[in-house]
Formats: sequence, structure tokens, C-alpha cells
Amino acid sequence: MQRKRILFITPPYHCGVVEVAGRWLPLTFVYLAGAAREAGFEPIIYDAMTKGVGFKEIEQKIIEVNPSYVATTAITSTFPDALEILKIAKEINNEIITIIGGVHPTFMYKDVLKNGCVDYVVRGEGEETLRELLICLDLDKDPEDIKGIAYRKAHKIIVTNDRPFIRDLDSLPTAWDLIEWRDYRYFVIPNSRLGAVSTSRGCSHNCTFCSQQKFWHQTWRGRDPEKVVAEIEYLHKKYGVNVFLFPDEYPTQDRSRWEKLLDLLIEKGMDIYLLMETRAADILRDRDILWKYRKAGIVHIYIGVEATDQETLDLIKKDVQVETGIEAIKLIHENGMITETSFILGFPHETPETIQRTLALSKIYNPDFAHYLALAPWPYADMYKELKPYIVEKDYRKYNLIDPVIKPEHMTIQEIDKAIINCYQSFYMGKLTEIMSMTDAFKKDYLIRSMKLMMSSSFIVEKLGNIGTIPPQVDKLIRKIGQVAETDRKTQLDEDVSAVTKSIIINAPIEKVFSFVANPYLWPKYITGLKEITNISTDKITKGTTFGWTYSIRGVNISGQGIVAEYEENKKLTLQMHSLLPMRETILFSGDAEKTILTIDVGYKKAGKILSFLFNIARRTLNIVETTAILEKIKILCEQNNIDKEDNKIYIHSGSNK
Ligand code: B12
Ligand code: SF4
Repeated sequence: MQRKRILFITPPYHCGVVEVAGRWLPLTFVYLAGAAREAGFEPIIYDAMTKGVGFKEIEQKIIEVNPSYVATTAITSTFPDALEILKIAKEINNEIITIIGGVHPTFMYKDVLKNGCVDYVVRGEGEETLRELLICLDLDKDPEDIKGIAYRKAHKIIVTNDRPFIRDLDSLPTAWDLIEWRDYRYFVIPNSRLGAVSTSRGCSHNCTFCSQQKFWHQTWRGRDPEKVVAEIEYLHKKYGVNVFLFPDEYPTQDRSRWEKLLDLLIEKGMDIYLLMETRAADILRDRDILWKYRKAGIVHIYIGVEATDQETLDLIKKDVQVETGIEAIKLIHENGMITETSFILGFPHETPETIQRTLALSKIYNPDFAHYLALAPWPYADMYKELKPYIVEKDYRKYNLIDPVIKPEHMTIQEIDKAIINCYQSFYMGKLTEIMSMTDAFKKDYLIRSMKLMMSSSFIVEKLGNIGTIPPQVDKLIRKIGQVAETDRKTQLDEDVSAVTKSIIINAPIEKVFSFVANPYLWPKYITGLKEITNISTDKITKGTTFGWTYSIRGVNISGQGIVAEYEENKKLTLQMHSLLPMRETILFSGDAEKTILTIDVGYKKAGKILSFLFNIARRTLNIVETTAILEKIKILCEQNNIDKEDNKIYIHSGSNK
């Protein structure tokens, strides 16, 4: 017998910002489709938002699939479009049962059910409720005993009891096979495949503007780190996912669980990038293990700073000190990761002066990415009552943190809009010059790509268009950066293939690490198999210095020549090895008087057609292990106190070996 179909559709809503960076997978439906399948139904996911399609295509899809159920999800801004989907479903076939869930319907179910096109609202966590609801409806029973729903019965609205949260998040089935993986990309990292893995649900804090703490009743549940890592590994191997979003509100709440997760990721050594958000206070708490974050693959951390003055932070119950935010951003930077943060504008007390102050302070916080968000009054958030008198916009589509919907006492809504744009312009002007002088190649490339994406986004262009065009200085810088990025890419593609990039944080001053690494006679100390370095052509190594080397592989000695292709004191060292298999090693140094971030990037000349495939796999695997070992050895040696003394003894002489 054919199983009944349930078609999950994402609302085709777009408002710019987050879509600039990528195409994000609907994890919500991966879980819900898993539950529907478990209930004996055939789930289908249609990600209309990602596909960039409109209601016409959605209509065609519903006709083509011919489902018994159409389900959608809604946050406040997407609610009108979600409703439109259900309306279309009913117009096609009034027998189709329509279901909606998500944060907005959970709290606003009375409003939602005023619309005849909605049959059921699932309130709260959805998996168990949906499973039970589908089974019940299939048996033609009244769902009045099913916890966590609201529906109409004889013109009355029935609200059943709340459903307790699922105890074991690891028990939930997922329908990863229904995802059309080619659709999901993170544009900032070339050739990436973007996935999302949830490691926890909820947050125990109570920021008054936030919907999430209300949705999860200030509770928090974490998954077993082993299961999370197994899921990441599965998606990496099976579907080639190499960029993962942790969509959790608060993944770091339990330090020991979090550290275990990081340790397991480090142990697996997968070549992946992780994006996450957390609270500033946890970054300070974790200052001793932040290097593990980076080593585990975390490259981008969003910190919700929200406000730059203590008064506002206290008003919104953010439970954080101004200094904590500043320190957190500094620590993340020091550990080689990218920071993103947001500042909320448009509180009822806002004035042009308070906005200027926020802008000035946001530059002191100095994240890599700053967002200046328009305060959105979710109609179910704690703050709503206070904000209600100032709301001038009733269209939920504008409750997206971009369009201002609140008119402060002393400013017009247009002034708020313009001030937000000014903040963006002013902040990013400064950023561009900063990026140009960055030495961390990964970070520089990441930021350049992001800038280019932002500047070519129709949302930003449209917004900037409101107050004029991109200032000529910015335009010039973008072009310059664009050219640099292009040349960088060309060099890599034409001359060699960048195979491995690995970084480590060393608790030693940059000068010390540089003088250690830039001393060829010490290389055999930390490169396994390197027997000796001889015949150095100059007294002190510099660009153009040549040397001879002997390497031992399984007892067989191989000798060759090397040249220092690039030499920038305390910044960069590129070594080019000539042999049967030419190889380049670029070593980048960044940091300060206390810490050094050391990055090694290994590249090869492209091998011939037949050999290239095998060579690249073998070389890459070998070099991930080798590069990691080298970095760790350097870290140990540079952090040992006796190395200073040893360094002092070393003086590079042509032909001598110490
Ligand atoms: C990933 C994410 C995105 C992705 C969405 C990808 C996708 N298609 O799902 C992207 C990056 C595109 C995105 C965009 C935006 N987002 Co967003 N996003 C998130 C994030 C981080 C995680 C959501 C998630 O996947 N959760 C995991 C799943 C399993 O949980 P869930 O979605 O809540 O679903 C459960 C229940 O709600 C329920 N349920 C939900 N839907 C349904 C449907 C049915 C039928 C049933 C039965 C049950 C059910 O069951 C699910 C399983 O238990 C949340 C913050 C957070 N931590 O939740 C913000 C969040 C949802 N986003 C938010 C916002 C504001 C936006 C933007 C407007 C931001 C912007 N200006 O660009 C845009 C809107 C664009 C759009 N069209 O959606 C806000 C919403 C606030 C609100 N109350 O309205 C949140 C809460 C972030 C915040 N800090 O406030 N977002
Ligand atoms: S810490 Fe974040 S998720 Fe938690 S209540 Fe505050 S804003 Fe919401």
C-alpha cells in the first residue's frame, strides 16, 4: 500500500543578510521528516527558500507531489509567506491537511488559527507531536489528547496541554537522505558543501528581546558528544559536507560536554570548518581551551553583544558586562578565529548621539563582522509590552532585524534606517584597510571573500542606494582587494595546489617562534625523517638563500635542494623544495609578545595527469599528519624555557652544523 505523503515546504521569504553568505539547509525539516517517516508516512522536503522559487513553483510542486499533508514552519518574519503556502494547498485540494509549527505559531496560535487555511498548529518541540498527530489523524480520531497542538473544532479553538521536552535528543531519527545536497553552499569557502548539526537545544538565560529562551522555557539539553561527532563524520564522508553550522542557541553551556566534543573532533582530524554562536562569558571561561576550538575546526564565532552600554545590557537582561564582550572578541582573534557580532539599534530611548556612541564603541570591540540590527518586537517576547507603544509597523514581513519597525521617542523611523546604513558604511570602511594588512592567509582570504559577497549583494546595494552610492574610497579598496584575491588564487592554481593548511597557537612571543623556525639547523629537531640541512648559501637566511637537505624514508636517504622563496621577518617564510616531487611550504606568523599563531600551508606542483590523482591523495594524507606533528613539536619546543638559551647558542654559518 502506498504510504501517505507529507510535503514540507520552507516559506520563500528573503530579506538579504544571511543569504549573502550561503544557502542554509532546513535542519528543522530533517528532524520532522524523520519523525513523519517513523510514523509510517512518506516525507518530501521542498526548500523553496533556498531554491529561490516563488508561490507559482510551490503550487506546481504541491500538484505534482499530491500530498495528504502540507506542513510549513514560521518565525515572525516568514509567517505571512508560510500562511500563503497553506492557502495555496487548500485551494488546490481542500482535503489536504495543513500543519504549521515554529516559534511564531507556537505563541500566536490564536491569531494563526483565525486563518481558515490552517488546520493544526504544533506548539513547541515538534517531532513527537507530529508523529502522534499524523498517526491519530490517519486513524480518523480526534486529536484532543495529543499534547502540544492547537486546532479549531466547531468554531472553537482547542489548545491541548503543553508537551514536555524530549529527554534524549540523540534518539531522534533524521532524514538526511531527503536533502538535495548540491543546493547548500557556504560562499565564503570555495567549493564547500554546507550542512548543519544540532548539538543542543535551548538556553537558560532570559534576555528580554529573545524568542528562544521563551520557546525552550529557559531549559537546555545537550546531545552526547560522541553521537554529534559521529553524525558530523557521517555527513562529511557520505555527502562531502565540509562546512557545518552549529545552529544551537548555546552550544557551550556545559563546559565538560563541550570540551569533550572539541577533543573528539580534534581526534578525528576531519578537514572541516565549523560555524557557531555562543555567549561572550563562555569565551572568557574557555580562554585556556580556545586553541582547541580552532584545532577542532571552528573558524567563525558569532557573539551576541547586542549593546555597548551597561544600562541597555541590564535593561535587556543580557547578564553580561561590557568588558566581557570586548575581551571575548580579542580572545577569539588571538586564537585565529573570525568574530561576528551584532549591535541592536532602535530602542525607544535611542537618539542620534546614542547611535554614534554605539558605532564608536563597536569599533573598539572591533569584530571582523558587525551587524547593526533594528530591534524587532516579537509579539511574544518579554519586552513586547514595553515596546508596543512605539511600534509603527504591523507587517510581520518587516520583523526581520533589518527593517526598523519601532519609532523611538526622539527619532523618526527613516532616521533609524539611515543611521543603521551609516553604521555599516563607517564600520566596514575601516575594516577594509585592516584586512589589507593582515598576515593570516586563511583569515585574510575569508574576509576578502566575505567583503566581496557583501558588497555585491543586492540587499546591501539596495540599502546603500537609499543614501547614495558606495563611497569612491570604498569602491577603490574593494577593487584593489578583489585584484589581490584574484592574483592570490591564480598563483595557487597556476603554480601549485595548496594541499594542507594547519595552524597552532603557541604561548611564546612571535620573535622567539620566528627565530626558532627560521633557523634551518633546527629543522631536523621537529621534522620527522629530516636527517640534515647542509650548504646554506648565506650567513643569515633571507630571500634566495639555498640549502641542501637529506631526508630518510623507510631507511632510504633522499637528498635535494631547497630555496627560501619568501622571507619576511616575524611574518612569513616560504620554502621551496626541489626534488622529484617539488613541494612548497609557507609558514605564516602572527601574534604578539605573548602568543604566536603559526600556520603552515603545504602546496605542490601539479603532478602529471595520470599520477596526480594518486599523488594528491597520498601527499595530502601524509602531510596532514606530518604538518600537525611539526606544529605540535614546534609548540612544545618554543614553550620550553630552555629554548631561549639554546637559541642564543645557535648562529647560522655556511656549512657548519651548529
Ligand atoms: C539556521 C537558522 C537560520 C537559517 C534557516 C535555514 C532553514 N531553512 O531552516 C537562515 C540562515 C537562512 C536563517 C535566516 C533568518 N533567520 Co534564522 N535562525 C536559524 C537558527 C540559528 C537555527 C534554526 C534551526 O535550525 N533550529 C533547529 C531546529 C531543529 O529547531 P526549530 O527550527 O526551532 O524547529 C523545532 C520547533 O520549532 C518545531 N517546529 C518548527 N517548525 C515546525 C513545523 C512543523 C510542521 C512542526 C510540526 C514543528 C515545527 O519543531 C522543530 C523540531 O523540534 C535560529 C536560532 C536558533 N538557535 O534556533 C535562528 C532564528 C530562527 N532566525 C531568526 C531570524 C530573525 C532570521 C532572519 C530574519 C535573519 C535575517 N535578517 O536574515 C532570516 C529569515 C530568513 C528566512 N527566510 O528564514 C530568529 C527568529 C526570531 C523570531 N522569533 O522570529 C532566530 C530565532 C535567531 C535569533 N537570534 O533571534 N536562519
Ligand atoms: S543568551 Fe542568546 S539564546 Fe539565550 S536568552 Fe540571551 S539571546 Fe536568547
